[in-house]
Parts: sequence; structure tokens; C-alpha cells
Amino acid sequence: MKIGIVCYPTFGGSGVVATELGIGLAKEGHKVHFITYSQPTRLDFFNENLFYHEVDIRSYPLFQYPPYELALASKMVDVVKYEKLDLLHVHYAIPHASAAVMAKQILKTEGIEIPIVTTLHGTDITLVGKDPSYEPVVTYSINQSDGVTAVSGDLRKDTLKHFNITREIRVIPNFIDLEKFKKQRKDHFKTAICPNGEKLIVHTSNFRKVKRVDDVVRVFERLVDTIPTKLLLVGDGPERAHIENLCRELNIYDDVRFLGKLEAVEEVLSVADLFVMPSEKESFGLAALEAMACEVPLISSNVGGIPELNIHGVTGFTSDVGDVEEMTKNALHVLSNDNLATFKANALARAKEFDIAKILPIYESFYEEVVAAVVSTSS
Ligand code: GMT
Repeated sequence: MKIGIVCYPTFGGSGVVATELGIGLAKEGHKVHFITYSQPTRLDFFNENLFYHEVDIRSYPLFQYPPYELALASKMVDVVKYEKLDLLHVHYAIPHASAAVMAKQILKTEGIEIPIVTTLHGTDITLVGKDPSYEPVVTYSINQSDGVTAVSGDLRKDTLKHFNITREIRVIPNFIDLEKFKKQRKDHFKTAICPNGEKLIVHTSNFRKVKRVDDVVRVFERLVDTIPTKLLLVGDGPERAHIENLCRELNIYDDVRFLGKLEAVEEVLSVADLFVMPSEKESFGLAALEAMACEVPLISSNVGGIPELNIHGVTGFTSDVGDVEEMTKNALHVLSNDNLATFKANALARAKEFDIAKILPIYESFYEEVVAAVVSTSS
């Protein structure tokens, strides 16, 4: 099949999922055309089945805000027409789904029927999408897509609750390339960070308020008081300066390392003992799945799609948002020498259920279903 993939090409989870999906499809022999405003971060190698089309965004003194959505829709029209695509798969509703719907309508006037699949990732629904400034367009573009998927059952439920949806939403969970995340211990790194055999706690995120990195620090403050531990904070974003100050105020700065944005996050995860994800909202929690694939158990909040991944009492524990006391108690339980090996093994076993080898065929058969339905209604 010839598939166009539209996504955010940056570090965000939706862009990572879209890029890994495209790479996986290309390995299966599909021709995959990425349509984005810059080269997706993980698309840094040559494969004969992978293509990249950059969206040209022209500015003009009249435009206070250059109309990216129009440039994207025009590029989609071009690529569908000249590369003879069979399907467009857009990741993150805003503005990708509405641009795809516009491209679909333009192509229809030229006698071309292009099926559109929209994947909802989370904040496009739970934070930004349901804001009145976007809601009507998001609702329309979901309803006008030929196939819609959500990355968790909870996101599907949330979408149906907050939008007037007239079509089916299929749940296809996020996935991981287990081969890539296979434990590749960097023991020298562990020794450098934890010279006295301390336990290593890790958090990775984009340091936005919704991630509640404060809670990670507050859990760590309590842990370090009880057992020897170190904390690694990976990623960067608007809350970082505040978190650094908080660590100084709490007098734990020397036990915390800020690593910034990392490409090979698996190298850090491979030596971690516990991952903390206390988010206020999280449709899936791809970062947590990456940790589990490296045999790292989880302490998390119980919101959104997280409990569909982190099985309470098995792969770690889930708690109410902000309950740092309970999170600390659970963290101590997981980290105890009697329990840690079992939780680690359980985390890896759960991650295996989300291996790309299991999820990719689900996308492929969904594409076939959507294309067949569009062909049958248009003929
Ligand atoms: O919030 C983020 O971390 C970024 C955002 C994105 O679209 O890049 O993440 C959302 O999509 C990820 C991939 O499907 C999910 O794993 C994240 O849980 C989701 N974030 C939220 O729901 C807050």
C-alpha cells in the first residue's frame, strides 16, 4: 500500500508513534510518505520505502500567523495526486485531521477518493481539542474521517463524552519496538550516577504542568530520606527551571541529575530501578511503556489510559493524582530487595504485549478495512 503519514516531527509521543509506525510499515514493504514541516526526529536513516515531503510555509507581512493548515492541506493534495497514495493517516487531530478533510474535499473535485485515518493521541482531545476555540472543527474532522483510532480505551471514552461523534472509534494502543529497547545495560553509567549502589529513579517528560514533575521530586524527597536513591530527570520544557529551584529548596539537588532531551533514552532506562509518572492527564503514557520495555516498574497516577498499561500491584502501582504519600509507600515496596526482581520481570512481560510485531498488523488490517469501505461507497 502507498501510505501518507502526517504528524508532528518533534520529540512528542504522537510524533514518535507516527514515525515508528511508518518505519515499521516500510519494513513490511509499504511505501510510506511522511508529510511534515521538518524531518521527523527518528527518521534519520535511508530506507528505499520511506519518503519525506516538507510542507512549505510561506510568510507574508499581512499574516500575523502563517496559515500552516492551508500549506499542509495543499501539500497533501500534491503528494496524494503525484505519488498516487492509497490512504492518508494523520496523527493528532489539530490541525492534521482538518487539513486532511480539506485535502480530501479538494481531491474529490478532481475525481480522486482518498481515505483518511485519524489517530487521536490525547491532548488533541483532553486539553486543546475540547476548548471552545477548536471544538467544532475537531468534531467535524473526526466525523469526516473515514477511520478513527484512539490510543487507549479511556481516550475513546473521553472523546465520545466531550464531542458529538457520529462514527466508530477503534482502539489501537501504542506500541514499542522491543528489539530496540532490549536491555542493553550501561553499567559504567549506573556506577557513575550511583557510586554506592543507590537505587535509581527515572522520570522522562516534556516538563509541562500536566506531567506534575513536582510530584516526582516530592516522592523522591521522601524516598531519599529512607533509602539510598538517586533521581534522573530526562527531558526539558517550561517547568524545568521551577523544578531545579524546588530541588534546591528541598535540599536534594546533589542527588538529582537533569539530563535534558536525550535521543537514546533506552540507555538511561536500562539501568533504572523505578519510573515515576504522576501525570494529571495521560491518554496512554508512551514514556512509561518505554521504561517497562527496559524492565523498569512504574509508580504512576491512575488517570486516563495509564491503568490500561500499568497493572496495579503487578507491574507497579497506580495512585490518585497528587497522592505523593501513597506513591512513596508503593515505591518503597517495589524497591525492596524482596520485590524488585518480580516487579521488573512483570513490567517486561507486560511491555511484550505492546510489541510492534503485535500492533502493526492491527493497523494494516484497519487500513484495508477503511480503503475497502471507501471504495464500496464511492463505486
Ligand atoms: O503530552 C505529551 O507528552 C505529548 C503528547 C503528544 O501528542 O505528543 O502525548 C500524548 O500522546 C502520546 C502518544 O500517543 C501518549 O503516550 C501520551 O500519553 C499523550 N499525552 C497526554 O495525554 C498528556
